[in-house]
Amino acid sequence: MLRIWGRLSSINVQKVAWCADELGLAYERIDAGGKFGLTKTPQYLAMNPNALVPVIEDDGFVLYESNAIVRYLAARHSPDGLWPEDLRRRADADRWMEWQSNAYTPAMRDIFWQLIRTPAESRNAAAIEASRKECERLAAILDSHLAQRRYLTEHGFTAADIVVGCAAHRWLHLPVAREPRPHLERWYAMLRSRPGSRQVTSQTTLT
Ligand SMILES: N[C@@H](CCC(=O)N[C@@H](CS)C(=O)NCC(=O)O)C(=O)O
Repeated sequence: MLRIWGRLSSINVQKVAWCADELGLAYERIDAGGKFGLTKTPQYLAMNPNALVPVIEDDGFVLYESNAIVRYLAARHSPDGLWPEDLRRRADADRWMEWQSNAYTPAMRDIFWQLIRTPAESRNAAAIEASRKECERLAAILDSHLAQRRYLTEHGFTAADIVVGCAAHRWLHLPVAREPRPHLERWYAMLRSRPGSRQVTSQTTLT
């Protein structure tokens, strides 16, 4: 059976759990990372020397890096569904996954750490504001892209919607003022109504 190591409060674990649920896979998830520890044990480090979550083990195959895991699961269990066969459609989905990991989520890092993980008296207001502004710039890009499309790519719902959807879920639940983004919000509501997203989208309080 597929095993997933990682706490569900981690956005990178959320992607993998959502993907597995979307695919209807039977799996065991073992809490690890953060307050659950485990990631610095020799057994865990043998699977992921970076001591980070998530990690999966699938019939003896061990893999870390959340987006690589999502691509692997989607290609294995949903060829031409969550992971398009057509090269250009696949590259398009891949591009949005890179955008999530290289732009959108890094932009959210300061605001998330300051507002969710730092005591009020120690927060850095300038870092929060800079992070909020950059997130708004990126949310505007996503919103205008989704103004023309139902999902992120012409292929329909793909792994890219899961991965960027996890980042949008975080953005839309951060305790900050946000510009209205009607197309992003319409798309997120559609993702939220998918049973496969429930483990992630039902967590409306970020921890
Ligand atoms: N690029 C890696 C990043 C993994 C990562 O940074 N994981 C964080 C949680 S989001 C982590 O393990 N933090 C330490 C911990 O939870 O103990 C991925 O996408 O899997």
